[in-house]
Amino acid sequence: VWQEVVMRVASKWRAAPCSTVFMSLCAVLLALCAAPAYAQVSEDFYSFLTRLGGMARAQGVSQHTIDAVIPTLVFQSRVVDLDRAQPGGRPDAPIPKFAPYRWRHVDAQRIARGRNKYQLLRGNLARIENETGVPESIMIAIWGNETNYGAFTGNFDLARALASLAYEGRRRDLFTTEFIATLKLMDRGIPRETLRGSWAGATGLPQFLPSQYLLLGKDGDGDGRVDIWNNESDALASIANYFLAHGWRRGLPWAVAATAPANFNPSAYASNNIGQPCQKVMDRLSRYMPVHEWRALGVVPLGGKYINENEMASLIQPDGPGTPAWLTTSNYRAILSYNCSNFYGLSVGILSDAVEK
Ligand SMILES: [Ca+2]
Repeated sequence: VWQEVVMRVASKWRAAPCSTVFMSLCAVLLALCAAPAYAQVSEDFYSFLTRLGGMARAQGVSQHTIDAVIPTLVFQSRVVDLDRAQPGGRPDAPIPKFAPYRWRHVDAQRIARGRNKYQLLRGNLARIENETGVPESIMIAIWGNETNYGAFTGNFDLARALASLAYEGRRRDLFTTEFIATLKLMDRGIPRETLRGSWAGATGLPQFLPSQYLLLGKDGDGDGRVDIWNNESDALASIANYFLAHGWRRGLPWAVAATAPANFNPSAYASNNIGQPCQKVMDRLSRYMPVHEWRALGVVPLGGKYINENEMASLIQPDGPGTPAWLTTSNYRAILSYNCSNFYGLSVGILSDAVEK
């Protein structure tokens, strides 16, 4: 409030000619007005950083890394603004249509580039698929959806962004963990300049969080290093390893496209998963039923991909009756674990099918 008062007074003074007597006072007031909006909190930010450094030390981060990073950090209001602007804030916000999103995200160019990468990297991809059971085309489609095959991986300094988000506190535990993981990556010799990414800390070709790199990063080309920023095989092997850790089942399609009767009422088959993470996303999937039971209700898999009649599947028809529908398997849920959004999951699946053709 005081800042607003000062700004009002100062703007009036700016309009009026300042006498010599008031010149220095004007300068002080203008300097105050030019200070960033978060200047008020910066002192607390620095004591928070000291605490963060202590937590990192307790988790085994070297003093050398802590000293190299902590004193350089300045609060970044931009990432906090982006975090607060996240969708899902308004519970009554209408859900947009999937079709326009689909045509934007799985366009001819993204499919063509995916096929090209698929051909170029087949040697390593086939070996990784053989080891993990995660299809080559799913690895490619994640990569294509996350960063458009590495075209855009984000340019926020992870240390600064994550420290700022941790300080702001809405998801302090998450961002504190990721900040400390970032320092651990530096301890492993990954330079800070490499550790750039999205405002929320996703980094490299597969957009892993730093803790995910520590847990799931995988060497894909056999040189003993895990470089998810520059090495495509390492990035793809890490994606496959992520899915292996999140229950991917070999030989099972992510979904089969299906038709549903025009008068089909999906809400009669609503899921009853309560209290799981990203509930709103899961609520748009029906309950699990065997494929043959769906068939009996008139929901018919379209040809092209094999699915066992006893396989459990849940229906999603994002744009309602008369529009495309999919019977999704547990592998679809694995894709949602990567990024919990049905639009994302469907786009990855559709892109992977298109790349394979
Ligand atoms: Ca490697």
